[in-house]
Amino acid sequence: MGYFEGIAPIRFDPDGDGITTFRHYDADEVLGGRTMAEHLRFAVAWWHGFAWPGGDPFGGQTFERPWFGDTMDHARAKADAAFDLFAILGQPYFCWHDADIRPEGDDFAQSRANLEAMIDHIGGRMEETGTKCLWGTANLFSHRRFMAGAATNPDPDVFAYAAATVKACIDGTHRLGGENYVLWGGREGYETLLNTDLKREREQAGRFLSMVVDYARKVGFDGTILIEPKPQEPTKHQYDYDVATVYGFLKDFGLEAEVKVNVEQGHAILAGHSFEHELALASALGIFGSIDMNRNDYQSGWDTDQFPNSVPEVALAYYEVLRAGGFTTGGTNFDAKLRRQSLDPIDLVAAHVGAMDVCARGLRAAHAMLEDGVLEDLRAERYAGWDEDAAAAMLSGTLEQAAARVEAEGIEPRPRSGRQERLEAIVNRYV
Ligand code: XUL
Ligand code: CO
Repeated sequence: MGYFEGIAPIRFDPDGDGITTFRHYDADEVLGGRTMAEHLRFAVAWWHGFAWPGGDPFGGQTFERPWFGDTMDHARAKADAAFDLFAILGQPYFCWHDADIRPEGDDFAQSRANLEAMIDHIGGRMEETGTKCLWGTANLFSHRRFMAGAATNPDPDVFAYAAATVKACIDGTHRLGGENYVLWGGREGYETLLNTDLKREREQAGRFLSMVVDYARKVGFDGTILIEPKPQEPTKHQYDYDVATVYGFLKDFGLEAEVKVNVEQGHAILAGHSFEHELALASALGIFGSIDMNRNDYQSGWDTDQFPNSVPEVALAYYEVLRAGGFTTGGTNFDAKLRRQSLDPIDLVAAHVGAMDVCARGLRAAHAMLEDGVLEDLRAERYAGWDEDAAAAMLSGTLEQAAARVEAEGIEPRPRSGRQERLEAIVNRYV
């Protein structure tokens, strides 16, 4: 079919090659009452698969896609190629930015009209195929008007333009039945403190987010609103640095019950964390929403957005997703792009097939670890002392009362092993 001519829909075949077949991802396999498809909720990212030209900081376009161009015809051809890929992969979901799906107009009104026309086209394709929208978002970082930020821009006209853009993208997401709306503030930060009023910019960002939440609810969008943390790049410093920072920000503006996080593997690494750390913290804080699955090259220090290929890493991530109760409106969005030498149509298919297989193996391992309960039993045992009444009472008492127990009860703590190596050996049994 079209660009993917000669590539058949991918089926599950444990003896297949894992390129034109899934070796591990069996959409219908049931794990703990949910199928793999229901657990993983895979989504293709429109920007990497269809809009990205293959450039890097030292060189331009390497890909030659028949839909590259600035007209509505190109945009429709791009959408049709995207739906061909969704059909080949059997992917239930996709994610998009406005700039991925429509050509930029000469002014805002034309850009908005282009977006609405493309939303119509995509909506029609969704009805025909059953593919769904996991989330939509606004690209508030590529165009030069956003070079000094969107909501946090020193120029109020840019704030207004960003508001108009997000409003149009929420409308589009709502029309497509999107299950989430994402805000990634790629330029919401600074390049140098020397020209930045940090306090004012943070307040602008808080006000903007409140306006977004109010508007989404006003128009009846009942999906989840997500912030995607990232510490830096393209900015030197981004205000949505990591999950902990975003939580503090949400608390500050009274939005912690309204907004959750979309946690990305590569962003977690850039923030000096692991993916599973960010997921565990989001869950602990009650703001876990969705994931952007990818991997960074650990040597380059860039957000290289590669497709995942480490089962042990992915297993630990899904372990936290499952411990959090699994996805509700969220899912696994492949925010991942090909390497720029991967020129062939089959490369785009194989990248997703391989990644889906890696996620399937990770999920299966995570499910087994949780079901067997060995790790959770040991974790519970480690904290068992807190189940005792006197210990629990201490948490609602005073510092003096806690202190008094030491001499009254002759308390002398006995250090115990954290058993890390044994725990790691247990994980190794599953991955
Ligand atoms: C950039 C990134 C974005 C967001 C959506 O690092 O992850 O693609 O996922 O804007
Ligand atoms: Co992302």
